[in-house]
Amino acid sequence: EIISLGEQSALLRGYALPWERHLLKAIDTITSQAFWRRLQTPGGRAMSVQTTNSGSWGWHSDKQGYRYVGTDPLTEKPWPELPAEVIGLAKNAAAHVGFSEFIADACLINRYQPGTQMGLHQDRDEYSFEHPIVSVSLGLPARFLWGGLQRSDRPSRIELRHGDVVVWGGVDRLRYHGIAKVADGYHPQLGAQRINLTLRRAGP
Ligand code: MD3
Ligand code: FE
Repeated sequence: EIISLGEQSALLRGYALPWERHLLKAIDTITSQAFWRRLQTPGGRAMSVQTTNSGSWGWHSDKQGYRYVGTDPLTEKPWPELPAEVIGLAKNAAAHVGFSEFIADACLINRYQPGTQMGLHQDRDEYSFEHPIVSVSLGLPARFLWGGLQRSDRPSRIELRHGDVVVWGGVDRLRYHGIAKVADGYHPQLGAQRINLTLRRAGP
């Protein structure tokens, strides 16, 4: 099932399920090398989401601001490798929505425990906005908030579930978005958490 979210964005229900085994293994391998952390906002507050990264670039935030970095600041080592199967999933999903030859070089991984949310924001730390972003949802469901190009635009809401993939690009690339507070629950594979992977082209 393919649900249009905008002119150049769509939700592919369950699209990642054939990759489930690769995704769960990738998360285990990555988080054993680059541990979950709660980043500080530039204003000095701890984010409620836990994050880590894999690929050539990882998204980082501290008092110096939001940016992509080539090494994990906790270990000063390169981020764990992004598995070819996961790059392949993102490439296939992007092609379905009209973005051919999308090669991700960064994967930001967010972990939501019940009660965690992510406020409305734009993703604008990447080198170029010409590439789409592919998101993969795993574990507990969450309500995704889908706004417009201005923060004040009232967002619509759609539930993202285990295995769902969303592709966002083109005219929809800079739309405001967020995640409402994740409700309590238990997922058979992931327990009491939601994990979201966003596959991006962060570098030049
Ligand atoms: C729409 N993550 O990591 S994924 C983020 O579920 C982020 O963890 C949320 O927003 C999550 O920045 C939402 C969906 C998503 C990701 C990037 C987008 C939607 C987007 C970029 C542009 C427009
Ligand atoms: Fe975002």
